[in-house]
Amino acid sequence: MSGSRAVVVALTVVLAIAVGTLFFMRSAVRSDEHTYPIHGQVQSITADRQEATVKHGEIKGLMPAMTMPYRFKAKSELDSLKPGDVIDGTLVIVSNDAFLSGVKKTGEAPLEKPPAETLVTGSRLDKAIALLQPGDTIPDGAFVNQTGRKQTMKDFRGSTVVLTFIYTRCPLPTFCPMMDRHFATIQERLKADASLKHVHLVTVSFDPVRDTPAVLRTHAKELDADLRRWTFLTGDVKAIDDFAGRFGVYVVRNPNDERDITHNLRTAIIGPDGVVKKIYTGNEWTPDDILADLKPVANAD
Ligand SMILES: [Cu+2]
Repeated sequence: MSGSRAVVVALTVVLAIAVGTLFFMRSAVRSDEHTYPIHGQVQSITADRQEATVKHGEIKGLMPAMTMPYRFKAKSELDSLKPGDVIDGTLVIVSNDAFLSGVKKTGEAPLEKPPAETLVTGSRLDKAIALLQPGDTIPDGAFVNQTGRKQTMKDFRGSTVVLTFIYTRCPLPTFCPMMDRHFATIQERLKADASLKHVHLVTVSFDPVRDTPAVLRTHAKELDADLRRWTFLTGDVKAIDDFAGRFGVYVVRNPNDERDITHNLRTAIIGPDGVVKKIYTGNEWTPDDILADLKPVANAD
């Protein structure tokens, strides 16, 4: 009797420790702010957005070497910099935001212009690919959806489509994860508005090697995506690059590190006839912007 009671007590203690550890781990994971030292070189500055594009080395535990635009917390820190400056600073990541703080200039170096940089400026891209403009009919593309079924954009004819491009492993909360959050918000708003019942959301991954249909299914679940109204597409790398390129999406994959994908952001509204209504660049738009622009398009259904 006392033996089994001892076992019960021992089990309770083990359970209490396990639960306690679990809570501790959860609170550690939830702790809002993560900081990472960042060392890099300023490539360009966008003063009105308080941003600089920084080419930086690997950020341990977060991302490989990349060239990306970063917002500065302090305008004064950005104001003292110019392209070519070598900097040290801290990348601060909170749940829904990312920015640089404590940035100090440590030197200067001539700017390199590798091919990827030419693409970033868009000059080469514009010449090589016919960028879609409002009024143009989108290409059909060739994709596989989250269930593994083949799809083209033609399958969405009859619905107004809001389209964006992401990859699920994107490490920066203000990039692909922001597109996902905005789409989740738009999905909820669409459900609440009967006049927008024919609007369909489409998210295309430009990392098809990792973003398999199964990965996209998991991702959709995490976003609470209603797959009747929100489709996730992947497929062949070249087919996706050709399609995405028409919207002005550039993707540079580092052959030496498959996690390293340098990319920009594009989101588009496409009419039920497959004609581009509007293309948004970057992460400056809000769900409200899209919903306001959808109203006249979707009501014309
Ligand atoms: Cu991203």
